[in-house]
Order: sequence, then C-alpha cells, then structure tokens
Amino acid sequence: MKLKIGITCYASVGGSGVVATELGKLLAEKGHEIHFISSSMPFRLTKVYPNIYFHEVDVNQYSVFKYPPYDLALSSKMAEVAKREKLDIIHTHYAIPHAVCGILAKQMVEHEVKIVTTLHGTDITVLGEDPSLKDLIKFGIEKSDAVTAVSQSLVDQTHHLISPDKEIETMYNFIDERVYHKKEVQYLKAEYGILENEKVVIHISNFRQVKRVTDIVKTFAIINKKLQSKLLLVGDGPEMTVVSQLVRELNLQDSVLFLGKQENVAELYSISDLKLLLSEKESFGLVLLEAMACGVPCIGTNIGGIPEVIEHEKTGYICEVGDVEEAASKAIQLLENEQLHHQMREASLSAVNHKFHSTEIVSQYEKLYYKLVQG
Ligand code: GMT
Repeated sequence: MKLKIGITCYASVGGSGVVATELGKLLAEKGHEIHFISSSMPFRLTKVYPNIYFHEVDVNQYSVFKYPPYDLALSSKMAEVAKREKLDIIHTHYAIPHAVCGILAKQMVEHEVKIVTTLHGTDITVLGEDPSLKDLIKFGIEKSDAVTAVSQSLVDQTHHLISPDKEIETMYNFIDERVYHKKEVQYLKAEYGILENEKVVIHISNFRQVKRVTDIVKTFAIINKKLQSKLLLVGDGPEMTVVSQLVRELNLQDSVLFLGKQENVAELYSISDLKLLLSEKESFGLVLLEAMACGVPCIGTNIGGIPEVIEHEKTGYICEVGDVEEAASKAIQLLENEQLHHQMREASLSAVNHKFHSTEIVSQYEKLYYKLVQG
C-alpha cells in the first residue's frame, strides 16, 4: 500500500529543511505520494517528480492583523490539502509552529490523518528553554501521534527540558549518497590558490554564535603554525564580522578563504582533508555526515548528537567545547599521519554506508508510518 504523505518544514536553507526535503524525495522514489506544504518551495526540490506536489501557504495581509497569521494560514492549508488529497500522514519537521499547526489541522479534517513530528534540535534546546513556549512545545509533542528526534541525545534533552508524557524514537539524519561522495575535482585546489602539498581544513555552518566559528579560526591558527594549510570557511551569518576580524588579528588572511554560501559542497569536501565542527549546541550535525560521505574525517565537540555521529578515535575525534589546543593537537596528529588519515577516512565512509545509510533511515520512517496507519 502506497501512502499519501504531507510534509511541512522550514523551506529556507537549514538542516531540518534539508532532511525533510530529502526524505520526501526518497519516499517519492519508493512510490509514495508526497505533498510539501510550506511557505515557499523547499530549496533542495530542484527536479521534477510526478508524485511530489508543492502547496504554498499564502498569508492574508488583512489590515486588522498586527502580525500576518502564518501559523493559522499553515494549519488551514494543511487541513485543506489533507481533506482534498486524503492524506494518511502529515509529517511536521520542527516542533514550533509546525507540530502545533499539524494538530490543529488534524482536528479540522474528518478522516483520520496521523501527525508525525520530528524534533531537530533548536526547537528543543533553544525554544524549549523559553518559559513562554515550553508548554506549547510539550503540547505539540504529546498530541502528535508519533514523535522522532534526530539523535538519542536530543531524545534525552527533550525529556530533561520538557518532560513530555510521550515516547520519542531516535531516527538519525541521512544524506543522499548519490550527491555526497568524493569527486575528482583536484584541479579546484589550484583554482583556489591552494598548493598541492597544503592540507585543507573545512568548516560549513550558518555562522551563528552556537557554532563557535571563532574556535575554528583559533584551532586553525595552531594547525597553520605547524603545517602548510588553508582553512575554507563556507556559509554566512551573524558572526561573520567577528570571525573576519579575528582572522585579521591572527594575521591569517592569506590562509583563510571565505567562500560564502555554496550549493555544491561535495566538491569542496572533495578537496578537503579535515572537517571541524566545534559547536556548543548541535543535536546532530548534518554537515558531519556530508563530509564523512565524501571521505573527510571530522573533529567535533562533546555535545548533543556529535559523539553519536563521530566515533572518537575511529572516524575522527571528540574534544571538549572551547578546548582549541586539544582540537588542534588532534588535527595535527591526523593530518601528519597518512595511514591514520586513510583508516579514519575508510571508517567514516563505512559509518555513512551502514549506520546512517539513507535506505535504512527512510525505511525506519516508512515502518513508523505504516504502524500508525494500519493501527
Ligand atoms: O542550527 C542549525 O544548524 C540549523 C538547524 C535547523 O533547524 O535546520 O539545525 C538543526 O537540525 C539539523 C537537522 O536535523 C541538525 O543537523 C543540527 O544539528 C541542528 N542544529 C542544532 O541543534 C544547533
């Protein structure tokens, strides 16, 4: 039996939107009918699929509204699509407002539609700390028919911070292996002015404070003293000014390349030797998986879901938050030892191909949907 599934996510750039869109695409490839319901077309939805539909939420700008009521417009659109298309499932990504909107929509629909909510991280670890939202998030979780979270750590944090009376299942994130793999683009090194023998360290993020990009620069400064190297900083965000100032202060302008937001990051990983993610909050760290799939070992911090993605001393290293000396020492150890680098590269590829393989994760979601629909 093929299912009709509505998916609501943040359509703009961001890990939760990426995972939701990739899930929709792979479910469509398995024959299910997918209806994206969101404010704009999910940015990864670049190809035509005959069984994927997009329903845009249009917000009424009526003058009596001080704030345009997006949440109500979304709930109403979810209900409209669910009724017309006879959806079996609405899968909402991110608790606020999506899960709550899904629950409202469910009540407006006459047939039985099941709400699945996936928690992605900041919806719990940041918004869950706001007393004005905590009970609403708890409501969204408890009233969903099933709830998943992208790491065991996020499951634990949700119970700790919100205490919902609900079972939450861990379903790891995944990537499309057809997109993320090592590509033969070594010529790019020369095009970026990187010497053949230079080691390349990469960081990709939205440059928010939680990502501690200044720690990335400080770590790289230590690496750069010991090894001929370049740092690729990919992405943009609020911390960019502070980061570029630090690069100047440390006199690293010739060794740090600011690449801004980039689409084809598999090419950039393909010329990289090491990935750094030194965040203070991170429920999973999708960028780690992207790097690992391209054969790049990672160093990350001992927080959130990162230790579930990087296996310490096997696929990379785990360091304490803020300990840039330790991160740099591990990086140097790894970059100087070709055999160790090869072992960690192979172990990373194997983790992506087994523990985090898209086929496995998508079938976990499918099983959950069938369990709900078939009772
Ligand atoms: O802060 C971000 O990186 C964006 C955020 C999002 O909503 O897309 O990412 C969260 O969800 C991703 C997909 O599940 C996870 O890989 C990120 O670790 C998580 N971010 C945080 O927990 C800070």
